Amino acid sequence: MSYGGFGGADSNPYAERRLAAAMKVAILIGSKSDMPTAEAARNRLSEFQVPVEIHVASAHRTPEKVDRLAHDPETDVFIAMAGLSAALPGAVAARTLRPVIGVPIHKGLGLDSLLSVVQMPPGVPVAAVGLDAADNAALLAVEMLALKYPELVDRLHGYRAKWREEAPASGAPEKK
Ligand code: AIR
Repeated sequence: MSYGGFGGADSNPYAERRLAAAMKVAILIGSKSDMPTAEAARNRLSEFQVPVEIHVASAHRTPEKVDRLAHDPETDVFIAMAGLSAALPGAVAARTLRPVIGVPIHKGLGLDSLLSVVQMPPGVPVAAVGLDAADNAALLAVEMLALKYPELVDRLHGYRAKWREEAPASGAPEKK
């Protein structure tokens, strides 16, 4: 089974290599203290051979850096993670038309960052996942990338099949 209408790259290994080199996810975190969640997302993305960069950039502490990173034309999908008053995903979304996945980090009440990420004003969407939900953020990023890079579709099918075998008992499948 595959997405209808796609093709080409799967049958050409050189094209696949070129596309893999071109795709990029940027993970922005509000603080170094958010790094374990960023690394969990990077590990999952690496299983799909998706290149990832992690940057510490805070909407409140280093807004110029957020501004610069949000304008990077080579980033396909942003994952932005922050705790407390988590403005980072919205700050990125305000500066780019690329999709932004927001991960509220559970540092304070939990509800503080969750609502900061989910309750975006109309017109500036952020795809919010659950508290500390690094895995879902990574998988959602791969699903978005698969619309542009069809070689990811087979990897998603493989992941889902493995997950169906293992997940009912133990959550997400172990890294290969
Ligand atoms: N944060 C940093 N700048 C703005 C916000 N909301 C968040 C970080 C981190 C939390 O504040 O994302 O989750 C605490 O940061 P620190 O550096 O004190 O550990």
